Amino acid sequence: MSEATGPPAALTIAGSDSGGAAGLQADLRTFLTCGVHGLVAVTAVTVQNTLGVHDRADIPARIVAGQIEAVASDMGVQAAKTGMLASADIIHAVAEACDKAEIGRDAAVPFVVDPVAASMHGHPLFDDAGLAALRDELLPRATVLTPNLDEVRLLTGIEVTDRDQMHQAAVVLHRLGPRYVLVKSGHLVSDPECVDLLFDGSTFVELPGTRFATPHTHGAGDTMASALTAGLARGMDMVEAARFGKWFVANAVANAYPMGAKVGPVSAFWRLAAEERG
Ligand code: PXL
Repeated sequence: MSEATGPPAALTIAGSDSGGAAGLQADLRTFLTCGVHGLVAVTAVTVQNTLGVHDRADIPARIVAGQIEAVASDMGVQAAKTGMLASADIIHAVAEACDKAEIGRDAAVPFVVDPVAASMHGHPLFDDAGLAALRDELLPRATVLTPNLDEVRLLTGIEVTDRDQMHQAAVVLHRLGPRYVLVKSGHLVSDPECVDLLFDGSTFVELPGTRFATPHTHGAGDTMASALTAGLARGMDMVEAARFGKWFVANAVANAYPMGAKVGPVSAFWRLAAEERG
């Protein structure tokens, strides 16, 4: 009997959002709809709904590293991404475990570092020591760094208010070590369009997109980074994977839905809904 070949696998190293909008829930849903088996190293459990993050418990660093090692050594990982990393201790452990698993910019498995620093309501998802560890230990290991404009400000001090400054910020971030930088433009609300920027140290590639009027954008950043990760796991090159991520998240935002009292989730399963309508 011949065995069927399974889908490629992608690993998310991320926190749980009980509201299912962001975090590892967004990543797994995106992986599924992009045809990729999702592997998980959970870093923290947040108590969360559309009103905000009310409490959280971090997972011990040893258990985070153990999850990465367990799946990488047995199941195989074609691409990995980070989300909420919670603390400097967890970041040290992730850096070491990724080195062992050959995940990183100079290793076999591409590493997408989404430098998640705060929830969309401004609740910090790590402290100053976490920010320093992210900058010093993970940025140099990243195949691609995918900051939003708040994360650009935290990492570089640059307050981006127009597209020119996005270019400047990409250059400064690239010097911190990632092979590629993808600056997300969602927070540049003064711009009528939503043009993300990919930079490899010499060439800029613009990823144009529509700015949708919806208030329901929870999980957009995670969904972009995880669709890009799924593209890499499926063998796309970086420019193709970035375009795929942008296309996927644009549709997810266009199909976002209200839920709870405040900001609802983007829809990772818009492709399934399109099939149902036939
Ligand atoms: O969207 C960033 C993010 C990532 N991970 C977790 C989160 C959030 C934002 O709320 O809660 C667990």
